[in-house]
Amino acid sequence: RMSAHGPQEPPHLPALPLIGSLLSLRSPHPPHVLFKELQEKYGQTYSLMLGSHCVIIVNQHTHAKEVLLKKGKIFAGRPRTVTTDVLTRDGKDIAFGDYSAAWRFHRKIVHGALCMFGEGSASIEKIIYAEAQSLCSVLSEAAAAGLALDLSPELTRAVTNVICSLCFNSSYTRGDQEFEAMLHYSQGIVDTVAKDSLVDVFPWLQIFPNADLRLLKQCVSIRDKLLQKKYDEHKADYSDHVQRDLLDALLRAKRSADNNNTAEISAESVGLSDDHLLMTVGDIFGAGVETTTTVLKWAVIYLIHHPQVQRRIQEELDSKVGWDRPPQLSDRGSLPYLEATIREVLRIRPVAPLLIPHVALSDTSIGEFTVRKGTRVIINLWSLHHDEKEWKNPERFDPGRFLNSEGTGLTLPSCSYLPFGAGVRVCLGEALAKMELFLFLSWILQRFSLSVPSGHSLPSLEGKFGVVLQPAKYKVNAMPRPGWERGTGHMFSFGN
Ligand code: HEM
Ligand code: PLO
Repeated sequence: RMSAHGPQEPPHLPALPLIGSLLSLRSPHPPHVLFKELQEKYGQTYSLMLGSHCVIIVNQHTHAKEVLLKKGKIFAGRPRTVTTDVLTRDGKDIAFGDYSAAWRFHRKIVHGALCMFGEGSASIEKIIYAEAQSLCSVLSEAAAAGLALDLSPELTRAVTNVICSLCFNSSYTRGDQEFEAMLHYSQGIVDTVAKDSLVDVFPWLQIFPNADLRLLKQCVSIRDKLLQKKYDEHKADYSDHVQRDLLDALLRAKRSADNNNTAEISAESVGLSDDHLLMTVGDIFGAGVETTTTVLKWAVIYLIHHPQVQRRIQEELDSKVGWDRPPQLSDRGSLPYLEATIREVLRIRPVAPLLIPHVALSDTSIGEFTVRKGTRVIINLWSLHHDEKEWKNPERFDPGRFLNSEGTGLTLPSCSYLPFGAGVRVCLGEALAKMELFLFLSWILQRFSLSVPSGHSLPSLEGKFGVVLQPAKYKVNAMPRPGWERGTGHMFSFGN
């Protein structure tokens, strides 16, 4: 297949009318793994039919970067699907909304609002410290009581409170009813949304669309009530003079567009209707909760599997931070092994193994292959992160691969690494997520050693495929490190 032969169609899976390539896609494996395997037969970039949609699967970094970066604007579209339309009121959000002026505008507002939290008394950093403090005291209580803990709800509450502060200027205490309801509806959404874009026709998920769709609609309606309540509260005490959070930033943009109604930039046309505002804040809240929590859960699993990695992080913490103060954001540069560990977790278990599907907005090409307008493009990040030509022993968890040969600084050993995507659709929360991962993990590991409770087996490394790749439930034992037992003198209160 030489480009000298001119443009050509990518290799394609056999397809039948109506069911498309269904018969070639029967597999016990989740889609990202199957799509990686199909490379053996069809090459790294190939196409298939999902029902009547043409889908191109990209399994290599050069083509992935052509799609996301070099031709990022051409491939900036999103498909409309039944489930994402239910979640986002027909694509009035950022992540699942198609390329448009409204989409661009909302990204800009969110970006600005997140930057606003960079400094000041309510800075993101301080919000995260408060949540890390509270998380660590829950761990200490469990340790003092000799209990093994399901960390998931604790990590989720910590992460939720950070995004809640940023979006709504509010937070939840342990056992809060609204928080419990949120946990429940959000899991329901993760379990059902975006399945159909890839999947409505995929047998391995055994979808019975009606049952799934019913659950999704139920969960979305609970979520929408919560969002609406926050929205009404904000509208009631909104002031042009103070911007407390993201929702205020969105309201301010809406007010100024409403006042400019004479011009052609009406609130509706730039996407500042009530629906648009709700859906944007819903995206950030949902992404803010589910992604970072998932990475923290994977990180803890790998730390339990690799106690030597945990010890090395702790040695680094002991020598660079010590015992008389908690880690701060400014320690990031001096804790390369912890950073390397976070990078490795994001490589080996990417949160979004297939990103979100992209759509070609005009006729174009990928490498030597022609691509017609409307074609869906799935970037298989799983293949990029597990490419044997790019990574030595890709299934081995080895933070050391991200360190230079002296072990003193970070390196990127391969450019086949895009945990947050790239280009115009790059993740909006990358900086925030990295701060949270660094601070939560450093606080926990400064004070505790994590292990499997006796009598339990090691947690599974197998992920459950969905809109995010989630680990199965597990329990951990958080053992206070010497000097960090409850009631001993090493505890400090931060801020003194
Ligand atoms: C999109 C990864 C955390 C907000 C994405 C995409 C990936 C990703 C792979 C899709 C890019 C594409 O389709 O090409 C991650 C990872 C996270 C994380 C690994 C945590 C470690 C967050 C957080 C927020 C967020 C905390 C909220 C502040 C978004 C939004 C989009 C997005 C709004 C859609 C962007 C668009 O379509 O224009 N993220 N994300 N993410 N992420 Fe994140
Ligand atoms: C998570 C469940 C929430 O209840 C709703 C929600 C909103 C935005 C989604 C998020 C879910 C899953 C992760 C997504 C995020 C937008 C960007 C992010 C898809 C469905 C990623 C990783 O791409």
